[in-house]
Amino acid sequence: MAYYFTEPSHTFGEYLLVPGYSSEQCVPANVSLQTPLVKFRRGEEPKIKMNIPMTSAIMQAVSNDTMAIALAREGGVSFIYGSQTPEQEAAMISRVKNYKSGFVSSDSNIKPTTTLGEVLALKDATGHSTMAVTEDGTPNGKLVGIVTSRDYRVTRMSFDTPVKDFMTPFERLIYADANLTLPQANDLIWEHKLNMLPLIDENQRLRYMVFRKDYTDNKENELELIDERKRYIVGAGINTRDYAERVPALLEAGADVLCIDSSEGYSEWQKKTLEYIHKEFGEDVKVGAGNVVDGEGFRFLADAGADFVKVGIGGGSICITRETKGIGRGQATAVIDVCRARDEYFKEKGVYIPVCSDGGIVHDYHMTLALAMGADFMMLGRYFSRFDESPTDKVKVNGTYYKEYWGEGSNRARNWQRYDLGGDRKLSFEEGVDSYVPYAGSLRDNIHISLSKIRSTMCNCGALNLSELRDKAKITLVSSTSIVEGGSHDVILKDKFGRD
Ligand code: RVP
Repeated sequence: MAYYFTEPSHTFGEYLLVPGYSSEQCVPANVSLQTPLVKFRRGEEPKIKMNIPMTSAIMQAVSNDTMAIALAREGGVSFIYGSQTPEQEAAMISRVKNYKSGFVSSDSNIKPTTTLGEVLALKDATGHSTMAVTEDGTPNGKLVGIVTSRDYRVTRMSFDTPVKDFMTPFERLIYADANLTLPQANDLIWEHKLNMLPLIDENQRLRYMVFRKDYTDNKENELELIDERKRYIVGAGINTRDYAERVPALLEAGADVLCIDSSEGYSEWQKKTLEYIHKEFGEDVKVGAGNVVDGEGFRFLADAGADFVKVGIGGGSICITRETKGIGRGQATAVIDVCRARDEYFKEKGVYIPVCSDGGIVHDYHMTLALAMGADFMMLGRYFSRFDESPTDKVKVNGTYYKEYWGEGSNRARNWQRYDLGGDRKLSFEEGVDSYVPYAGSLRDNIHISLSKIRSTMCNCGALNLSELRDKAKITLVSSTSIVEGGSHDVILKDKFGRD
């Protein structure tokens, strides 16, 4: 006879937190959101911790290198999407690992024979008026001068004039060694009142440029997530098919952590993938697995060697798995069940395997609930897709801006590896939709608001860190009528009043 769960499964919107005692010390500025990303033994430290409990979804519409840099800057981790060739994915990982905050590579490559007309065309195309001149016109060629808009007068000079006749030559430039740190470069910029400082190597080859206008942006972010070589931490999605080829390419490019991206993770395929990677590349290579929605699925992946376990089936905003296949579970219930299994596993084996709540976060307070229910961190798709940094187009419809957002199981993404279970390796139906989400601006601005709400709610629960939140949280289910009570009600909102 089939197994019946005794309770219906619930989602975050059906719960609230009941405040607990807050002491004087319990203020948002004192709250730490640090959390483990990968498993560790009792008494040891995890190899990777995050400074905020957020990862961005393994999706074409969400996690590319630009998103990864922006999120690592704030203390979280992006998992670059795997539904592209191993080479393309590895190239994105490389770009994140080679990115030096504040150190810009030249994108206006001109040489001494380039004409003024060409310089002006380039300025129009890139929007940059300061250009480095290299001997061969390549971004890392021998630096021979600099051109800025102060070096030429369009009304008085022929468009055929070569750059070498009006550039500021190398001999008159202030430049510095490429090994300088960013604060040292900024000091030189201020000392010499420069707009841009070129950094060169021992052969006078241009490596980077540091701009004065980026100064405020370059100030160090105390939560940024970096490795021992000060490079941003980044994750990468993999599948249960081409790992023998994909994983070495990603590791070579510098990926810090991998995650098997699958809609249903309680499978022999995942076990084989985890075993292969740990055997071939060692236990030091960290691999998350999932998705599962109950304790049984968690234990299976834990025993197979998962370094974290991802929870969630069918709750994603673009996901129609529950409608098409009838599988899944309310996200809150799934998180509670899996976290209970994680705690039992820890008690029994002394190994802590972090749990990621993936999908279904609509309001910021849902994040606090997921954390209070035991999730170590969240994975979010829709949330990040709305920002400038997501890879998709911004479109204007009836005067309002939107960004595109599509599921990995949609025809558009064609990420069938995420959904197939072997056999013919092709699916005949979609499990995701193609959609728009309201454009919301920069990641930084939005994430700061969300995190301050989480910190503030944690203080209401008397918690200064995530483990205290779990211990102290008092969580209540709410009736549908009391959900109505929670919004504004029985008043007419002024913006709907329609007064002349
Ligand atoms: P959300 O944050 O609610 O947008 O959900 C994002 C999650 O949805 C992803 O991390 C993934 O687990 C899931 N997903 C991605 N594509 C699809 C689909 O096409 N069904 N689902």
